[in-house]
Amino acid sequence: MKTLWQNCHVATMANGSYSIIEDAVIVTSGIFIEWIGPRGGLPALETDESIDLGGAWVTPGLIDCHTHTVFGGNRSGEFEQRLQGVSYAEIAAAGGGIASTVRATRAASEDELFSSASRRLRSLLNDGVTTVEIKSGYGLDLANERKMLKVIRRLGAELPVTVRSTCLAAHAMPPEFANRADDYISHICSEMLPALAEEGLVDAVDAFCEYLAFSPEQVERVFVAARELGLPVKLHAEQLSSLAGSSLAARYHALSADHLEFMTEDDAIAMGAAGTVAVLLPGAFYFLRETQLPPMDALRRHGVKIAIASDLNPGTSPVLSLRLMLNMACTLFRMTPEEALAGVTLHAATALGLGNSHGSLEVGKVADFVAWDIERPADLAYWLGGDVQKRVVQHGVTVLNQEVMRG
Ligand code: DI6
Ligand code: FE
Repeated sequence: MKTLWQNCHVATMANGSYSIIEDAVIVTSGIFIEWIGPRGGLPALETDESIDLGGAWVTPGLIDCHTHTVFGGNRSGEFEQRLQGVSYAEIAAAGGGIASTVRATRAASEDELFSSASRRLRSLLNDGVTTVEIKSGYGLDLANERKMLKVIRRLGAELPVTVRSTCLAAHAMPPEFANRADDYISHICSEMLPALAEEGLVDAVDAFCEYLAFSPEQVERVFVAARELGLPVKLHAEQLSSLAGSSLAARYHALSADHLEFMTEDDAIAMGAAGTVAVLLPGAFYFLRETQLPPMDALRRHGVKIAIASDLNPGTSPVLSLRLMLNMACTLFRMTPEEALAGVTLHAATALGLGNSHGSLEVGKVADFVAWDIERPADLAYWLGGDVQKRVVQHGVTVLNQEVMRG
């Protein structure tokens, strides 16, 4: 099917800037962009249909490159306890925190996990997301990590969104390996990753490098195992302390290092040289009421591409809107609206290894785009909440049309 989409203005996000085309036309053929440019330059093309976008602003489909969307239960009760004065330590001592989500995830069936994750994922899709990364990491044994990763694959098969799966078995310590972190890392490297990779369930491998999780030495063992399996790596790094995890990620040419509030100038130099994307997670920063900002000037100075993501998870970032993260990236981290929009389009695609096919509206890339009811692209970071998307197009097909729903 060849479609002509007209009467719109486009922020293509080519090269990570708005790269605006006024009074634009997009021609899609199948799932790809065949032509894009000003209406005056449209070549003679035969098309099957023509769609008027009513003067909307068009951007690439939003890409949420860091989520933990699949999990059992939720932790709103802990949220309430903390606001009633109960400390993290008391909650953890009572079996709360990640451990409680691990128990709930292990107890849930694949169907139950699929159903609850689908609801959360549809919230992201309603906000303009067309590509999402989803991590395992609440199973923490082979059977339950496999269960999570199969649900992640099923979400991509059954919902109108491109889903990339990341194995985060090195997220937390399972009870079976209590006080034996090195043995658990050995189990991940020798048993879990080879089996899950062999079953085609893993697109990338991640770990949580933190004083309360895994050390750089333990993370490096996971990276070596991933490299032997031909899998790219990512890393939760410098969220709460500076362990030079992001420099380790750069040494392994990781797709991304994520969180980064405590990263140093040396980390930024290493990431810039390696092309490792900095994924900032303002939802976790906000929800945990953190005060240490990521070093934005160092990231800019050393040419580190910056992405923004929801970090959707039940403990530190119960976020169901990627657009809200645009506002937080500007308001909390002082990014410009243009930087923030690049952070959920082209730079987010690069953080998933999809920079050559996704994240900007250019000939030959996938036809994933959103038509917005806004006055200028900055509106996407300006408004907190609200219903501003008119039409979401994924792989050249309209998957959400608010105009029809609004009447
Ligand atoms: N960093 C985080 O903030 C989350 N995981 C991670 O590596 C916490 C996940 C949870 O609390 O459930
Ligand atoms: Fe995370």
